[in-house]
Amino acid sequence: MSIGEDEMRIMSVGPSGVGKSTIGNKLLGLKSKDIDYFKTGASSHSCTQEPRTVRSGKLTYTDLPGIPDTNPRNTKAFYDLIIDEAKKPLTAVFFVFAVDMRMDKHSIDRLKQCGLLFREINKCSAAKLLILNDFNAWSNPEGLEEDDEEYFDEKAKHDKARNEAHIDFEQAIKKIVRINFNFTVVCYGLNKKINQEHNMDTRLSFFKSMLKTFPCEPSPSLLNFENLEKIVLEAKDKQDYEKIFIQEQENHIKSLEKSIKNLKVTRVRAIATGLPLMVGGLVLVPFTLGISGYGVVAAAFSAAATTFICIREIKSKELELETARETIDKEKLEEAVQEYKSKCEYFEELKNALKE
Ligand SMILES: Nc1nc2c(ncn2[C@@H]2O[C@H](COP(=O)(O)OP(=O)(O)OP(=O)(O)O)[C@@H](O)[C@H]2O)c(=O)[nH]1
Ligand SMILES: [Mg+2]
Repeated sequence: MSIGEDEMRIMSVGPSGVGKSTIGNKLLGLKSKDIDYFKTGASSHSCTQEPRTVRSGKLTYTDLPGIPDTNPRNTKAFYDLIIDEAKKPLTAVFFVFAVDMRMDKHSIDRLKQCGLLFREINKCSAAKLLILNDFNAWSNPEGLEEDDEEYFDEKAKHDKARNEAHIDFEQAIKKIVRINFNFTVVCYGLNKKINQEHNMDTRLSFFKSMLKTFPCEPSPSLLNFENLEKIVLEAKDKQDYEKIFIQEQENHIKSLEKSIKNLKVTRVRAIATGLPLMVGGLVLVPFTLGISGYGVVAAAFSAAATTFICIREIKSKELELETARETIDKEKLEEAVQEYKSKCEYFEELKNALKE
């Protein structure tokens, strides 16, 4: 699948019970009676155990198990399930977290054990969205009515406190997962009635229409658990995290350069098809061609849209490339290597937990 086709493929990554399956159902408009409905659950055990992909129209959603899982064995298996999916053509990866998630040392360490996985997904060419699902958004506990005097005051007070909580939570998550998110989306729970503008349906439909303009591209070079295991072992044996980090980063830089090159070819092609079509369509429509003339104009507009998307994508990829290059610059290298080393050590921790 290549740029320009209006297919949209989305997958979600995040801990268990944060609403990944619920988001899939909302995005695809699935109801609990539908065969394809993603099972959702509120128990302490992970609900989704296997990846499942459902397509509706031009949108495909892959529902994945939660990561990190309470059982490290599952975390290892789920690592590869996620990488396998992330290698396929993708428009966006949703990183879902529930605001007010328990963030004690144990939970943070378990998230950090997935650091190398997140690092791989960060390399994925899809757009990355941080979804903060706020289960505790204004739920009107007092049962106030809109015409009650206190209603708006109470709601404003509550919203202000939640806003502050969202900002703190967003910063905490970004510090742990280290992903360059393209957007942060806050969903105010599922309650349709009270939080019209922020509820999950409204938020998701906005981003769904925006993501239509994003390319759907594969990321074949992402590393799975076994690949990472080898690299981590080598770095540990040789005690040379810097060399391995630079090698790794250079591979990433090469793949970014390749994808920028491909985008530039697509842009040139789109301009080459768009211009003659536009001119031809504008000349022909008023005269003889009628409906088919409009077809030519539509094709010209689609070529213009592709050009526009390409230009924006090239800019964002060039920025990413610049950041990737900076990390192997002398000034930033030491800090980047330290961070990489710490990710490798957390990965080792996960591996050791598998043996217990
Ligand atoms: N109140 C409230 N409940 C929610 C919200 N989002 C999801 N839930 C509920 O939370 C529970 C877990 O949601 P799921 O969609 O199954 O979560 P998941 O991330 O797929 O979980 P795993 O499959 O275990 O990884 C379900 O009972 C959902 O109905 C929300 O925004 N507000
Ligand atoms: Mg699920």
